[in-house]
Amino acid sequence: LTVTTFGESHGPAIGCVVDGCPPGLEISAGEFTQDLQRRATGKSRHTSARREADEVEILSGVYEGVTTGTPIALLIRNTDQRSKDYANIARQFRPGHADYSYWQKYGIRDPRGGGRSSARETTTRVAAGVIAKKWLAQRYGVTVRGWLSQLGPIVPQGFDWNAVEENPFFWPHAAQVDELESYMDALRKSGDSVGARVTVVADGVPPGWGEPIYGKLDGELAAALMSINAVKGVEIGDGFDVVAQKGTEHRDLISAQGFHSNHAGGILGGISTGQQVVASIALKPTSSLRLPGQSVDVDGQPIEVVTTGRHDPCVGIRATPIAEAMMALVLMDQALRHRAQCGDVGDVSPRIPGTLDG
Ligand code: EPS
Repeated sequence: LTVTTFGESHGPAIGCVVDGCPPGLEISAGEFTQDLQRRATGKSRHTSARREADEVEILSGVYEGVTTGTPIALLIRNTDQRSKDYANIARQFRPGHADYSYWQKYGIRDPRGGGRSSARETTTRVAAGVIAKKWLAQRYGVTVRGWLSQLGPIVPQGFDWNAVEENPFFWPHAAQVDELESYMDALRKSGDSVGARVTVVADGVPPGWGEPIYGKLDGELAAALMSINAVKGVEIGDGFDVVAQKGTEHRDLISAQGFHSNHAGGILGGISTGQQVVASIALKPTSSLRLPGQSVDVDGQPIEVVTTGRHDPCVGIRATPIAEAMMALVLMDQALRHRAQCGDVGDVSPRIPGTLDG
């Protein structure tokens, strides 16, 4: 399975091509709405005020409501462009923004927003992920879900899946939503931005997905999740906490009834164990700030950059559906690869059930 995306934040449209989806999957344009709206701007005062329709047009690869096996092209027209927002910084580098490295690489400045580096690009990944989520659910009963697991300094004090979709943050503990609202209100008024952490899990993944060396499941997940704009860190399972762990703490004991814990995040040696697959991402604070920051312009002259326009004070707030989409796409790819080499079900027995109580 390969996915490529195209488009600029202030161009006429954005979109993606999903190549390698098996034929026969039922899919309609309306099925993209839910996840695209979960990710969209303008849903609360805590995200960018830009109002996009985010409607998907299926251009190819689907005939009479089912995938044909040919490349699926999805188009999302931009409906609320405002590239003049970028006129005054068209020759400036925002500190902490890809403006600088894009310029060094290409020597061309596209005035249509951040172009490829805009969070707008992630819309198309979510659209592609809808196909992967549906295929995984139908074919293998796999579900992929995520939540915001840290907002700046605030961490969840409880966990309830029902809470996650009931607040604008994807926060798993309803009692803290007021605290998050106040934190974000104060942050927005100050003109600053903040980072966040998103955790995403896949349930129902059978053992055996992933390649042992090249194309490890965790390696592919890390690359896919790191390819999301603003991501600076990826953890699998206990991630960087393993540094302080002893072997006796970290290892997941096994009995015939199941694994006793899941420090490994459902992956051993690059291959799924049949437990929940767990990954977290760290998203940096948005670099487009109205607070002045020291920088240079394209001629190397010292300047103070002030970014106006519509920006997210915390891109992590909208990142949960994006992380879910990237995990689903990697899992679908690995499922197809595993099926090609080993068939649908491994012939190994006995198979250990997933994590006990997990
Ligand atoms: C973004 C800036 C704002 C956001 C945008 C991401 O848009 P713009 O300045 O291009 O109008 O609204 O996010 C989206 C439009 C989206 O759909 O996610 C940025 O600086 O990355």
